[in-house]
Amino acid sequence: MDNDRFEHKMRSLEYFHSLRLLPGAWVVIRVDGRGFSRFTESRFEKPFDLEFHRVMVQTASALLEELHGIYAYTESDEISVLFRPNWDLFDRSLEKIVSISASIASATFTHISGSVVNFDSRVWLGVDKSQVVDYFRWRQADATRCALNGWCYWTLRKAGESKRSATATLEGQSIAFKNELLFQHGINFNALPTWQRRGVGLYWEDYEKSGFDPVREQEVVVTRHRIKVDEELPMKEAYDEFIARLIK
Ligand SMILES: Nc1nc2c(ncn2[C@@H]2O[C@H](COP(=O)(O)OP(=O)(O)OP(=O)(O)O)[C@@H](O)[C@H]2O)c(=O)[nH]1
Ligand SMILES: [Mg+2]
Repeated sequence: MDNDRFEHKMRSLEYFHSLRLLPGAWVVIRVDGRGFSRFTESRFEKPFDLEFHRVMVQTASALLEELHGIYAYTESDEISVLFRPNWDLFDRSLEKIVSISASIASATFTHISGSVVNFDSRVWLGVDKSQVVDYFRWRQADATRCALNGWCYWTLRKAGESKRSATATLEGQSIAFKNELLFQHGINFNALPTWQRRGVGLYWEDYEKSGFDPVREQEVVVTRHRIKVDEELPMKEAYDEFIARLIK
């Protein structure tokens, strides 16, 4: 077999490399910490840890910036990043997108925290804006549900209950029951920090910066772009409207 044919034969077995994201679709990349239940167990405050939260926000910021996203959302150990339908980084190659996004998240978190971690990555596709709104409402509802469960579980554990007993107490219980349980322990769920209950959003904002133009020898005001970290996201319908405004 000559070299060209051999080269072609071998390359053709890189079977998935030609896969491209559907043209014209909205794209969300979601990365998720691998084995973070175990990783966080001895290192971070439960159910929420400010330092862990800070590192996740910085990781989300790195993804938003490096991949040219328009919105990033983080809750627990996951980060979703949204891209417009005409986004064409890496020629929309699926393998490139999932591997590089996982790599950026893993490297950034590892670098900032000093602990070696891995993230997995997946792609979600939306055919229109209403699906994008649904996607982010879905992840925010997950954040709220996990926050309530996490607070209940760790409140019981800290009060001396075993893993099995705390799990059994909460099994199949309603939201009202869980709110009441926290209340009995002196915790008002709705008064907990918003970022814990609703997650955090990151998006681009313009700001004005003044500087000195040495050529014209005068003060000038220029418009710059920066990432805003929003720790006070609205919820439910107001969050739908917030996302709809962001992608209009
Ligand atoms: N202590 C602590 N743990 C957190 C915090 N935020 C997220 N976690 C942990 O991160 C875990 C994320 O859940 P999953 O992604 O479902 O679990 P995982 O162990 O990462 O499993 P895989 O993603 O399937 O690898 C939660 O179970 C929490 O234990 C935090 O602020 N403090
Ligand atoms: Mg995880």
